[in-house]
Amino acid sequence: MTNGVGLTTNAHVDFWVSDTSNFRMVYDLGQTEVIGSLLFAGYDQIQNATGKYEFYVFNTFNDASSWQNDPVAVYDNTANTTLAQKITFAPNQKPSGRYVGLKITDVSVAGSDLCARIAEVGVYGSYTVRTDITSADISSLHNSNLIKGKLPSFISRASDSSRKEEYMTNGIGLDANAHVDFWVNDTDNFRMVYDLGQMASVESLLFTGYNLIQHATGKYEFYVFNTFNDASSWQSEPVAVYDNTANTTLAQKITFAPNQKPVGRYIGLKITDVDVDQNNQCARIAEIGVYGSYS
Ligand SMILES: [Ca+2]
Ligand SMILES: [Ca+2]
Repeated sequence: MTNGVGLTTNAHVDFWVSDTSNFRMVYDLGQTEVIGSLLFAGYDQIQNATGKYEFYVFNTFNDASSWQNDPVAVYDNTANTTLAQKITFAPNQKPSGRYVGLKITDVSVAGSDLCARIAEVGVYGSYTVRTDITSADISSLHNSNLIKGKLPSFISRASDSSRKEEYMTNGIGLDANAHVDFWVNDTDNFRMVYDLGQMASVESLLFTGYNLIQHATGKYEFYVFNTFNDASSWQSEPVAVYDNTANTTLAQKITFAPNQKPVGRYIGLKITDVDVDQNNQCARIAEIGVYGSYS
């Protein structure tokens, strides 16, 4: 079901189940991802195409309870039957999570058929991440940074160091004494927002932490909002989620696929794991970059 082959002879897998079996499967992505699109390919014979199915995205998976959530996509293939479908989520409305669930609620458009046939299931992200960012890269990106020289319009805690918030957008990162300290815990959900002043299409985002790898930032999320309300905006889906704990690097540049660029006026950053050293409770940020074009 994940070998890249579908809609050819003998490409599908058979599961002898009825509609009421609620045939289900879950893929573990290994870490939280923002999902840009999903693919379902059934049998290559239209008379036995899959009838109806649902995709789910879970942060944690529990067989007994997870399927109570709302699905992220529901597809009814019975009226205008096709062999395969690709579902693409709107910018700023992409589901995020670690587990992707598929539930078949009508196994076949043929009424008397008791077999779910699946040739291929696809889960696609919406961005790529570069992790080999250097101090020179940060410097050369500075002129195109939409938040160049700006201060956050909202921050959940002010800087605790002598270097203040303006150091996060001055084009200097990964050098000695380039970072700003915020003494926060993971559970503080340290947050900040930059106001671009007008709507923009966001092509890339940069996050640069401390220049010492043993105190790199652990996990963070970027958001893009049309309007910003501190109480409610953070309930929306992040546009990017990065887990730096497994293959730790100093800085990351996230670039969205051409048709997956988020659009909005406010850029939010939330730090959910301040330091890869779990005994250390300080978020250290050297540079934040937002690249794209005003709409
Ligand atoms: Ca296949
Ligand atoms: Ca800086």
